[in-house]
Amino acid sequence: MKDCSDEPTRGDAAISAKARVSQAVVEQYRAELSVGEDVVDPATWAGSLPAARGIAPRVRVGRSRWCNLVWLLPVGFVLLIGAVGAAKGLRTVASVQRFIARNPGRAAGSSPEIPVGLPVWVGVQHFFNLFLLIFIIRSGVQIFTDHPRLYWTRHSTPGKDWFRAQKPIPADPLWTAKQDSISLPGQVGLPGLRHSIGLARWWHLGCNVLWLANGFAFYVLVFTTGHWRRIVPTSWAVFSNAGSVLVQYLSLHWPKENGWLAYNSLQQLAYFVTVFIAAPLAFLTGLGMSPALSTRFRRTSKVLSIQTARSLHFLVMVWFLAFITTHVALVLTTGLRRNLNHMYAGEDGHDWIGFWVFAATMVVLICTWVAATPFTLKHPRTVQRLGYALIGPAQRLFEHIDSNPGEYTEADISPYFWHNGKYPDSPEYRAMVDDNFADYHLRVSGLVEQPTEFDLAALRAMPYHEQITQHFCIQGWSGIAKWGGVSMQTIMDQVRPMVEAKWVVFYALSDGPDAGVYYDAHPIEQMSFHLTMLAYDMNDQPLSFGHGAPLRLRNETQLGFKQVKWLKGIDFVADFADIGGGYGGYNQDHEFFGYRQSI
Ligand SMILES: Nc1nc2c(c(=O)[nH]1)N[C@H]1C(S)=C(S)[C@@H](COP(=O)(O)O)O[C@H]1N2
Ligand SMILES: [Mo]
Repeated sequence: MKDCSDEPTRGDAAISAKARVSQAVVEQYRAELSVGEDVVDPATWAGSLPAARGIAPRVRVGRSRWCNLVWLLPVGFVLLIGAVGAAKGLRTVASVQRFIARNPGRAAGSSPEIPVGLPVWVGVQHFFNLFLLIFIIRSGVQIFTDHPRLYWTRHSTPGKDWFRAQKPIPADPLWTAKQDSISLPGQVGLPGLRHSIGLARWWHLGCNVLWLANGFAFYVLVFTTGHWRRIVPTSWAVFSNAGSVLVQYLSLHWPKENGWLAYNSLQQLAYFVTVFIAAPLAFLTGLGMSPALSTRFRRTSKVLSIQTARSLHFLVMVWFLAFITTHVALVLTTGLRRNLNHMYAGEDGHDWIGFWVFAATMVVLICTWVAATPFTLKHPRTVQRLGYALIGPAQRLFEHIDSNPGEYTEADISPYFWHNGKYPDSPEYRAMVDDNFADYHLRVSGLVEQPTEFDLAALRAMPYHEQITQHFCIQGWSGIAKWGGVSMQTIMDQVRPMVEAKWVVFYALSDGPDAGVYYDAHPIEQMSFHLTMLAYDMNDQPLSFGHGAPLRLRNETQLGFKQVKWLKGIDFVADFADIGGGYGGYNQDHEFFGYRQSI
């Protein structure tokens, strides 16, 4: 290591004589990490977090009345019966009969150019779409249950949620978002265990990439072959015809179908909305939850906040579920064999070919559905690696985005900021609290020219950096706070990282939920971002115990779990492969998270 003691640097005056820290300290930090396992044992998962059931989903009406959605089943059934009765009545009315005669079900304008029949690629893409949607929806529901509440504002204030599948939070002021998570049955969720979001996200994001690729190919093919005319309305008459079809369906006197030639207007609208509105909306609202993008495009994010994006993303899923249910019901009841021949055999006959191809694909679907959770629990590292192979390129790309514009104002500060993580409980930490952190030191070492030990007084003597920014927990909640402390750039000016340093590892005074110290590695590029800092103040108060006293990291391009609280040391390294389990952080080693978390 180069000796540079005769080069004075900014802040030197404030640093006491024992400021130099030996590499042995960092070696000691590394020795306190644990490796993590390569299989999931449900009994010890996430620090032996016991399974916890949520409650039936509820929607808030007014200030604090919660309506149990299970009532939708009987109420919906009664409404449906009523609608059938009303439609039957309507069809006896002469003007309605004329309306239906004039609008039999297909908007005439578009019919002549519609290509006849369904080509094989439609069938293949249709299957692939369904196959991926199964895993996207299961893992999506899993992600939702990690923070089973939805909001319309970014503040994520308990009680202000509009939808929840969990009880109100208890009075405990240190109640954490992890405690708030709920379990799912293993064949519904993916993988079902409580707080298995790390694995669920690989499924969700990895399948999303394939689903978007499939969808993109579909767009290209429908527009180059003219098949778009089947699913894109080209005449306003589509609405009157769709209304007519709805009355015909509800009166149980169904229109004559011939999907081989063209869809009726209601089908056309449903397909159009699904392909050209719901699917792009799923993509855009998904991106709306990215910390890197939201912070970079703060103006957009002010309108489409992470919580609006998350709520809409959820509603898009509800649309997909409703669409799939209705679609399957109609395929079954409107000439099953012929419908299956259209989609699965590419022909208009009445034989059994389509049925058998369909049956074979169903066997594949059911087998993969059943195997997905056991496979994930047995081979979580494979899921972690495959998922990263698929979504990693996008995550790497977004990591270069400097979060610079992402600041908010005092008026935006959240009234409630969730706590999360495992609190420190060691005697050493309690002793530090007892003497008001007088004996606290942040030790910075590794590949730096000037390894340095900072006490709080030294940190406070450095130039003050303040920012009002938004926190994005991987579980889904968010909140805005004002952070005060030292810019990471100031620390780096002091310790002077060497060119070999590529990653910066932050170590906590606390353990993760299993054994081993909590830590996380960040790319060095982001350490010079304007919004990367070490905070000792939060909302103009000294950082509280729960939020990471006395010092925590803020790197606003990344998700919440990377914001290490209760910081004790920083280690500049070339590579994190031999640190802890080698995956780049506590959650990566133990809960199969990814080390790049710009999405
Ligand atoms: N040392 C440590 N830091 C941690 C955690 C933890 O468990 N231990 N949890 C992380 C997670 S998951 C989140 S979302 C944020 C939460 O910060 P907050 O409690 O201030 O909201 O801290 C992060 N930093
Ligand atoms: Mo988190």
